[in-house]
Amino acid sequence: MTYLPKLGMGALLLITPALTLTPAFADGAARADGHAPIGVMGDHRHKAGEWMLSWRQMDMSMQGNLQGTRSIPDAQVLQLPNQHGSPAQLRVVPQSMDMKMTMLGAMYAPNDDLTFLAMAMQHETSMRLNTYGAMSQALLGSFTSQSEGLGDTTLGALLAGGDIAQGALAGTWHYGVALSIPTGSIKQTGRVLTPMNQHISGKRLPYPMQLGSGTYDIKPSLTFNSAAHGAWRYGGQISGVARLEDNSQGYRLGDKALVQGWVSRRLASFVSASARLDASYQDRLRGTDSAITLPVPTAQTNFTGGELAHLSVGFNVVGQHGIWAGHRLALEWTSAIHQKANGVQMEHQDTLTLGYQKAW
Ligand SMILES: [Cu+2]
Repeated sequence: MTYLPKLGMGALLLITPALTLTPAFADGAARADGHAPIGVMGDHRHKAGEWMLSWRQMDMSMQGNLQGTRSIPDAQVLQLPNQHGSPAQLRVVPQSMDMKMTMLGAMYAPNDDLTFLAMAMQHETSMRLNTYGAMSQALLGSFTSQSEGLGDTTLGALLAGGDIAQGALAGTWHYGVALSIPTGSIKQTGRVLTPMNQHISGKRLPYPMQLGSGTYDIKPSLTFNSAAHGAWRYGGQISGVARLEDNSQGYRLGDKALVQGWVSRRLASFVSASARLDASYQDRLRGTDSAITLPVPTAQTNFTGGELAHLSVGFNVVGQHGIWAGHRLALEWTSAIHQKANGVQMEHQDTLTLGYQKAW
């Protein structure tokens, strides 16, 4: 382990002068604000020959139901028609949902203009639901469904775009293109309480409980990172997800577009604080999985997609000396500030993201 401090210091000395000229190559700088907030993917490139490994843990919570932008109680959900026909109206209502995602990422730059990236995901999702009687509105009971396993895998590349040398817009931009490979299961099953008051095992779980899209998806992006303006930096990214096909179960999730911007302030060389605003739009799901038939909003194919916006605050910390040099830790707390659901969907609450990154 004795070589680590020397290596870290050496890398710093070598890379720091280059960085003042090329702010896109964030890592060697060991400036906390050299990376975007941890919730942003594909935000930075690397210098030729550099590797980076990263680990992210996201914990997202949802509570209650929205119709459009309005919170609605269970009694109102029970008035809605069930697309699966029997019973005629919805009888199962989600109460809360917790989604945990662990992401492992790797980056490698064969040259200064190109950085490859790969990311694997693990999901752990649980949802608490109430079931009401088929003929009455009487609460029969509650149950929890869970799914856990590998999610989809992303492989991609970030390509140098250009530099703006001076002024308020000084900085660099890059393109990203990635392919999402459907390694996540779309056949997760669980035990459910039906409106006939029966517990049934092995029932295919609704769409939000599945672990992947089931489709190959293209994920393009365009990212800008400003140069340092004193202690301040800012950046922005436009990104999207386009599904290339229907999956093996006969549907595709909606395409998605996301725009976000962030500002960060360096508090010391090793720590920066950030604020980030993001807004996204997702299309409705198309097609149907004929095995997903519970009379629950999350099994209605029209109750998918819509608008979502978040405000996030975060911190980046990067070790400066000795064995800590170059180790990054980041935390971001994200809160939903706007949600307009198609039909009735669960209401997004907070997400906490913790990340660790190390480049060499
Ligand atoms: Cu990296």
